Amino acid sequence: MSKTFQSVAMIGLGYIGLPTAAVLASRGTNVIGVDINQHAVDTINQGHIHIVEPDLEALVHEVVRTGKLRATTKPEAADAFLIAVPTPFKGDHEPDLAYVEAAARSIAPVLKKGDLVILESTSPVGSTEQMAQWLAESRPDLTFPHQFGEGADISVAYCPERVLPGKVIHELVENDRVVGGMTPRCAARASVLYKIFVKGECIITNARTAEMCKLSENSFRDVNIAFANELSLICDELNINVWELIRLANHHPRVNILQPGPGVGGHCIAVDPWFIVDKSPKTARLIRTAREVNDHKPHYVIAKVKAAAAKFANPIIACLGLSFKADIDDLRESPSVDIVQHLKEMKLGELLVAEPHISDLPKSLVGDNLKFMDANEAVARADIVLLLVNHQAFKEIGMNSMQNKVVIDTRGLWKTQ
Ligand code: SAJ
Repeated sequence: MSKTFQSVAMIGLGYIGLPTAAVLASRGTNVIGVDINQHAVDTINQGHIHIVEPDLEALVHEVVRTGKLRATTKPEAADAFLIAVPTPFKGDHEPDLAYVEAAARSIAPVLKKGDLVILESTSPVGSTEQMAQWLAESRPDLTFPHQFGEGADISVAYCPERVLPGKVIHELVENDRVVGGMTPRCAARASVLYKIFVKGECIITNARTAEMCKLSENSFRDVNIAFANELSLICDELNINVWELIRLANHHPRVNILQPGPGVGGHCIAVDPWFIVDKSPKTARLIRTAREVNDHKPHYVIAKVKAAAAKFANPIIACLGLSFKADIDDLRESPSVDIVQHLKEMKLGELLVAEPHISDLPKSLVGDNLKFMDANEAVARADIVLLLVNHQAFKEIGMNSMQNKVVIDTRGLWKTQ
C-alpha cells in the first residue's frame, strides 16, 4: 500500500472508473467510488457490476468483500481524487465539459491541503487548467497550481485513460501512462499514485501535452481508418479487392494500413478528433477530413444496398451484426445500427437482423419490416447478405450458403469483394 495515498476517491464508475477503482483497491488502497447513478452504486456495493467487461465482476466482488472498495453517491474526503466522467460533444461537435465541472464542484467541499486531483476523462486542451479554476472558485481558502505553482495546497494533473474495451483489466496494468502535471511536482505525485498498479512506464509531461497526446492517439487511428475507407471506395471504382490490396501493401516493412469498415463507431475514435478540430478549426484540416470520410462511409454502404435491392421485387436482406466492433455487445455510436435503421426507414424490403451478442433489438430498430433472428437462418432466407460486423461467430458461416446471393461484406470477413 502507498504511504502517500491511504485513500483514493474515484469520481465516475463507468467503463474506465470502475475498473480503475477495482484494480487500485486490489493493491490494498482504500477506494471510495463515487457515481451519481444510484443503481450503479447499489450494484457495486453488492459486489456486482452494471457494465460488460471481461474479468471485472470477479475483481469488484473481491474488493467489495474485503472492504477495499465502497461505492457512494456523495464524495468523501480522500488523499487523491481521480475523475473519469463522460466528455461528450454538443451542438456542432463542441466539447461538453459539464460532467467534469459537476465532478470538480462536487469534490471541492471535501478537498484539504495536500490533496491530489487527477482528470482522466478525454478532454480538450486546456481542460485541466479549467478544472483547477472551477476548484479554486469553489474553495477560495485553498491555493491551486495555476495561482501558486509548485507551492499550491492542491496538486492537479491530467492522465488520460488509454485502455481498449474488452481488454481493460489487462491494459490498465500493462499499458504505459502519460502523466501531465500542472507543475512538475503535480506530475511526480500523480506518477507515484499510478505506480501503485501500473506495470508500464509512467511518462511525465505537462497537462496540456498529455491532453493533446490522448486526442492525437485516437485521431491517428481515425486518420488511418479513413485512409483505408477511402481506399475501399477507390478500389470499388477500379475493380480491385481492397482487402487483398491492404494485405499486400502491409508487407512493406514501414506500411501499416488499418481495415476499412461500414464506418467508425464507439465513443472515442469518432468523437475525440473533433476536440482538436474545435480548438484549431482552420489548421486541423486532415483530422476534420478523416472524420468526414469515416462519417460518410455508412451512407456509401446504404447506397450499395439500395443498388443491389433494386434488382429484386421485394428483397430479403440479412444484416449481420449491430455492435460498433467485433465480439462485443456495445451498440453505442454504432454505424451498423445507423445503417440498419436507415434501411428500415427506406423500406427496401424485409430485413433479417442477427446480433449474437444481444438478446433484444434496440427500440429504434423494432418495426414491421424487420425481424431479429439467428445469423444462419437469416442468411439461408436472404437474397442480399450485408455483413456489418466481423464477429467470430459470422466467420463460420460457410460461403456455400451464400451461393446465388448478393454479398456485401463491409469488413472483408469473407474476402469476397
Ligand atoms: N475500426 C475500423 N478499422 C480498423 C480498426 C477499427 O473500422 O482497422 C473501427 C471499429 O470497427 C470501431 C471503431 O473503429 O467502429 C473504433 O474501434 P477501435 O477498436 O479502433 O477503438 P475503441 O474505440 O474501442 O478504443 C479506442 C482505443 N484507441 C486507440 O487504439 C488509439 C483505446 O486504446 C482507447 O482507450 C479508447 O479508444 C478510448 O477510450 O479513447
